Amino acid sequence: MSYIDEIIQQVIEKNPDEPEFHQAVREVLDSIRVIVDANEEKFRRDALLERLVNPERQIKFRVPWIDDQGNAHVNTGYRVQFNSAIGPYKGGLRLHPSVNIGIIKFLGFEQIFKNSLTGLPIGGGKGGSDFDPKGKSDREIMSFCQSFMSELCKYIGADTDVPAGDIGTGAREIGYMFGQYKKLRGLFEGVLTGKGISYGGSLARTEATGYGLLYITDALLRDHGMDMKGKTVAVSGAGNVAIYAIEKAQQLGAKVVTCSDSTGWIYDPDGIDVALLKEIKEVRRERLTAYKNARLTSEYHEGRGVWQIKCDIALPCATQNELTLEDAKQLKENGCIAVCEGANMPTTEDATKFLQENGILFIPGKASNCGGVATSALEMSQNSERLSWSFEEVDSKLKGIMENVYANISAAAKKYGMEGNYVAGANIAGFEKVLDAMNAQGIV
Ligand code: NDP
Ligand code: 2IT
Repeated sequence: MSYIDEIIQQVIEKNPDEPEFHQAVREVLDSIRVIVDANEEKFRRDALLERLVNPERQIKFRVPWIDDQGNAHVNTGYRVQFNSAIGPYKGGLRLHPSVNIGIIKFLGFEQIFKNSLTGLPIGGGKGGSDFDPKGKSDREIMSFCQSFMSELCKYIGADTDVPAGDIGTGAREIGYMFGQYKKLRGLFEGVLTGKGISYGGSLARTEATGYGLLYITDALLRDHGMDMKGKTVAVSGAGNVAIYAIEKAQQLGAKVVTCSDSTGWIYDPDGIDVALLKEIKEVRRERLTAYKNARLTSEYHEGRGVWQIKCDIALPCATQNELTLEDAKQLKENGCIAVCEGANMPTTEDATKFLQENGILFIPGKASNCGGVATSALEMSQNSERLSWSFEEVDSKLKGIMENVYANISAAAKKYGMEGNYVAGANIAGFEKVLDAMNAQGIV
């Protein structure tokens, strides 16, 4: 059996009940066969792949907090410090009831290669909790965030591990966590990114993941003789990534006709009203039924269904495995040209294969959503030099980074005879830099 297949099997055996982690590892290792098979002896002798798929450190802790009625609750907190070969661990914190160690490991593993692709000095990590922020008061959110950080603060720091937002963790949560870190550690430092502008945050970080997704989608289309102008776009999700993807798509002249949350989805044939969506989701924290009630020409449907709508471009921006084989077939039938992932691993393995085999341009999340973490790294730079850059400066750096990522994944795919396969290109280009750094640093 090849070294790669041995490791895939080992990951499945040693990490049972972690299907998302298996999926993420399988996808990366499959892509790097061309590199590993050519030099298998050396890779085996150095246990390079064992070191790649086993996190450097996993932290799991109890998070007790008190609700508004005075009742105590206990959630589980996680931080997986996966790989520090190219920089301090960097990656978000997910707060969602579905969180478990397998989900955090899949996200942390993806983060290694994503962060490498940005070209910036950041290693891979991820964390979170099975806490459900939905329906909680501000005081309950603060109680949870303070308790979570009371433990996490022992393991992170501006030069060691720098968490940020992800599903369920936005500016409010980052603020409460930053306050608690500062109180306990006595340090005002860039230990978190996605901070508020008044206390060290970067302009354009809020917009960065969604804007970055559109910058790379635009680069992809231009490379194939097209652009965003006049395109019809389907977006899933209605959170941070989705909102700013919709905003930038519209700025580039496209019409976005859908968005969704975990209970239902909107079809708005006139184009999503992004100011209304922001007001409902960012300010009032309401469900999408409020959008339908405020905009009578739109339709609201319970459940999932955005991929049924005819579109040129599909941007999944909600969560993992939300775009299935059936959805991919529907997109193909409707004449979709490109799928670019805003979320982490939103397309199932069989759907990805189908899209690629049927000539639909496809960019995987680790390349297409890396604008968020790239801008987090720019926030770290600003914190280090104790300066703040203008929105335009950050945004233009972000655009340059995304165009570079596209050029690099495209060139890597071509170099190994897989032109147009951006999954292989992203995994190979991300891996090469990490490999080089791991080799240089010895067996650690
Ligand atoms: P948010 O919490 O802001 O929004 C998440 C959105 O997805 C919400 O509309 C939410 O609906 C929906 N959603 C979440 N879980 C599910 C689920 N299980 N089923 C259906 N819908 C769901 O998160 P973000 O926008 O920050 O994150 C979205 C995706 O992008 C995630 O995969 C994240 O890992 C990824 N990402 C985020 C980055 C960032 O900078 N924030 C950077 C790179 C990737 P509801 O509100 O009803 O739960
Ligand atoms: O998945 C991701 O890249 C993020 N949630 C952002 C991580 C970060 O450190 O900004």
